[in-house]
Amino acid sequence: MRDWILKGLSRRTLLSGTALAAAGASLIGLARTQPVAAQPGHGGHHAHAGASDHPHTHANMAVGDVDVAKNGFDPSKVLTDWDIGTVTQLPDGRTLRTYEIVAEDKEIEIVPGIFFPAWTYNGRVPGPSLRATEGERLRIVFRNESSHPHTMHFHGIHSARMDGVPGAGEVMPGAEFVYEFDAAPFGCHLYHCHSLPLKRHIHKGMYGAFVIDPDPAKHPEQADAARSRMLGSPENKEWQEFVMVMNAFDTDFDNENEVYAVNTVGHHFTKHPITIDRSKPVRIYLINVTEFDPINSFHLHANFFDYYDHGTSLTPTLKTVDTIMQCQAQRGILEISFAGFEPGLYMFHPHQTEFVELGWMSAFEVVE
Ligand SMILES: [Cu+2]
Repeated sequence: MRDWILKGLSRRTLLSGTALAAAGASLIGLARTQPVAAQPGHGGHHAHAGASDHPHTHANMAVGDVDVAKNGFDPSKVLTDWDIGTVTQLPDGRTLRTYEIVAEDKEIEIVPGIFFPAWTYNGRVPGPSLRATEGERLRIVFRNESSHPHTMHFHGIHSARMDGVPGAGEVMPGAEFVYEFDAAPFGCHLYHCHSLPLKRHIHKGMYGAFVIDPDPAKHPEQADAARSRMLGSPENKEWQEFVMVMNAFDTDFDNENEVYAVNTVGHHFTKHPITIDRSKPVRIYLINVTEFDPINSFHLHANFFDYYDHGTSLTPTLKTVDTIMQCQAQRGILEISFAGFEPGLYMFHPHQTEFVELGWMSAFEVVE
């Protein structure tokens, strides 16, 4: 058994006590066999770190499940849930793609029994995964129904007045702003709130994936690769695509995170491994929005992958690697093949041990 399973609690002791599973079982086996234990009382209280270390807890996973229905989003469904907006035609024949985004305050459950007072786009963390095609006109209608000023700052190419920063597209509570720009460059991007203080607005949950598919007609020399990235194309349907937003939560506001995750809920993808049909290649749109830690990373067990930094190229920027790292707002596309692999559970996780223990352990379940 790997020592991180046995190592017990980190210096951050949020998950000590009743939220932790008993010692001894392996992380994956535990998830499958452990009955749902009593959860600590919550009743709307927010989590507080600094609870006393518990001498009898050795494994490091909260048992039970969060109430995804109450949260209004399920990390497993977030993997494949794209917001493609609504499409109309501009007078010049170009596609206009319109998205509607509402900012709202919402308490979400990030680990069973641990609640976080989030600020959200469309009631979820991460916000909706926006997907468009290179060259389209994008219109994002952003309404602020929360209690603080917010923006949508897109990582993409646009004019200064569409930048979504204080003075250019910041929206007061009750107000609305429409961002408009062309979808460029193709790649794996993100958007986030850029109101001040920035680290608080991001960390509270205001971020999401923003993916621009390459237009095959614009890349004749690599049209096959471009077509495979075009959502809904026959070539794209040969792939299993997933959005993974690496995030974390500082539940006691001391500028350190107590919970780490992919798509918000700690330990979710240990309890609910991602089923992979081994005959179909896997493409992951991976985005790091983790606040308060300089880097996050992704490590895959027992296999290697190709990586496209920022997703802005059609040939890999790294080939045959099993670990990549991302600073905040860095992102990229991973392409993995499990063709011919023995069925089973293949772990993936950051190679920062502490993040693993605090929720970011995950697994693929490869099936025939
Ligand atoms: Cu904000």
